[in-house]
Amino acid sequence: MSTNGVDLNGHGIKNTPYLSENQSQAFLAAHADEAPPAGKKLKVCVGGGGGFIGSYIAKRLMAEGCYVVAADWKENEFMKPQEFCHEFHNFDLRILENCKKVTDGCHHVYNLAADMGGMGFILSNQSVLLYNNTMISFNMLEAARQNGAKRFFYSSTACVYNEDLQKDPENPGLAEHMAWPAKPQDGYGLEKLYAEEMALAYAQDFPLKVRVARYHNVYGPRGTWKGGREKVPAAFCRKACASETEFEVWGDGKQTRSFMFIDDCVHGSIKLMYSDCGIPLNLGTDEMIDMNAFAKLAMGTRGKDLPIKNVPGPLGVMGRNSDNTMIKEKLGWAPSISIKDGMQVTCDWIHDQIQQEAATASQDLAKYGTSEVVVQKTDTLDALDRKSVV
Ligand code: NAD
Ligand code: GDC
Repeated sequence: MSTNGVDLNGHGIKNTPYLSENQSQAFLAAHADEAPPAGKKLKVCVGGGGGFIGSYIAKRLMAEGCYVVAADWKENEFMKPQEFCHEFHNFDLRILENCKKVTDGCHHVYNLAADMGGMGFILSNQSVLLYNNTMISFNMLEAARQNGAKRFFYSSTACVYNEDLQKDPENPGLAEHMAWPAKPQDGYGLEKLYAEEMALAYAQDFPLKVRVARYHNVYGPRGTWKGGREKVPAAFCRKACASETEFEVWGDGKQTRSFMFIDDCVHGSIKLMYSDCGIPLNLGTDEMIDMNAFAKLAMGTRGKDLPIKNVPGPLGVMGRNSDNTMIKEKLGWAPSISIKDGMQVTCDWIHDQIQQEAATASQDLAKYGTSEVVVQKTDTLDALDRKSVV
C-alpha cells in the first residue's frame, strides 16, 4: 500500500495524488465572485446525504469548512448526523416542496439521492426506481434553480453507456461520447441519462453551473453489504467472510468491471464540482477485472481460496471499463486506488460488521454466502399519497 498522499477518511490508504487537500478552501480562494459574504460559510445541500456516497461527501465538505445540510428519507446506518453534517432533514426528495426547503439558501447542491442498488436490485425494480429517481432528479434540480444555487452536482452512472459497446468482456474503456446514440442496458441507465440531459439544459438556460459525474461501481466501508441492493464488491467481501466450502458467483464469471474506492469517489466528486468542466465525466478507475478473478481477490483478503461455483443471477453487461482520458485532461487527476488495497479495507470492515451482528444475535452465516434478488414492491409509490410532504 502506498504511503504517498493523504489519508482522506482514516482508511489507511494514502495513494491518491492530492493537488489540494482542502478543495473547498482552495475553491473559495480562487472564486471570489462565488464566495459567500465575509464571515459566512459556503452552504451546501447534499441530497441522499444519509446514503453511502452522500454521507462521505457531506462529511468531507464539513471537514473542509462548508456548512452542510444533508437530506434523506432515511438516517445513515453507521454515523450520527452530527458526524457528517450541520443539519439533517428526514425528507422525501421526490416532492418539490421538500427539495426547496432543504436547498434554501444553499450555494451548492449535490444530488446523490436515488433508489438504487446493484444488479440484484435495478433489473427487478425498474418501474418503481424509474418513478422515484425521475421525481428526485427533476425536483432537486428545479429547487436548486428556484433557490438561486450557483452550482449543481449530479451523480450519474456508467450504466448510461450504450449496451452494444459492452458485449465483450475485453472492454477497451468507455469514453464519454459513447453514451450517444443512446441504448442503455436498463431503465436505471436511461433515467440517469435523461436526468443528465435535463441538468445540462438547465446549465444552458439558467445561471446554474452543472457538474455531472458518471460513477463506475463505487465501494468501501459503510456501503450497503447485505439485503440484495449491494453491488458485487460488498457481496464478494461478505461471501469471502461467510463461505467455507465454495464461493458463489452469478454468471460464468467472465463478465468484467472496474471499481472505484470511496476515497477516490469523494475526492473526484468535489474536485469536479469545483472545476470548470461542464460536460459529463467518467469517475472510475480503469483497472478492469473479471468476476472470477475478483472473487479470488476477495477471498485472498480473508486468506481463503475456495472453488468458485458459477450460479444463475442477474448479469448486466458483459464488459465495462472507464476510459480516463477526459478526466485526466479536464481535472489533471484520475482515481488511482487499487482494487487490492480498497478491497482489503472493505472486507475488513464487512468482517467487523458480521462479528458485531454475531455478538448481538444468533447468526446464520450460511445466508451470507449467497446473494438475494430484491422483489419489486410498491410501498414507496403508495406512500406518496399519504405522508410524503413533510
Ligand atoms: P445509497 O443507496 O447508499 O444512497 C442513496 C440515498 O438516497 C439513500 O440513502 C436513500 O435513502 C436516498 N433516497 C432514495 N430515495 C429517496 C427519496 N425519495 N428521498 C430522500 N432520499 C432518498 O447509494 P450510493 O451508492 O450512495 O449512490 C449515490 C448516488 O450515486 C446515486 O444517485 C446513485 O445512482 C449514484 N451511483 C452510485 C454508484 C455506486 O456504485 N455506488 C454507481 C453509479 C452511480
Ligand atoms: O451488482 P453489480 O456490482 O452491478 O454487478 C457486477 C457484476 O457482478 C454483474 O455481472 C453481476 O452479475 C456479477 N455478480 C456476481 N456475483 C453477487 O453476488 C454477484 N452480487 C452482485 N451484486 N453481483 C454479482 C452497477 C449498477 C449500479 C451502478 C454501477 C455503475 O452495475 O448496479 O447501480 O450504477 O453499475 O458502474 P454492475 O456493475 O453491473
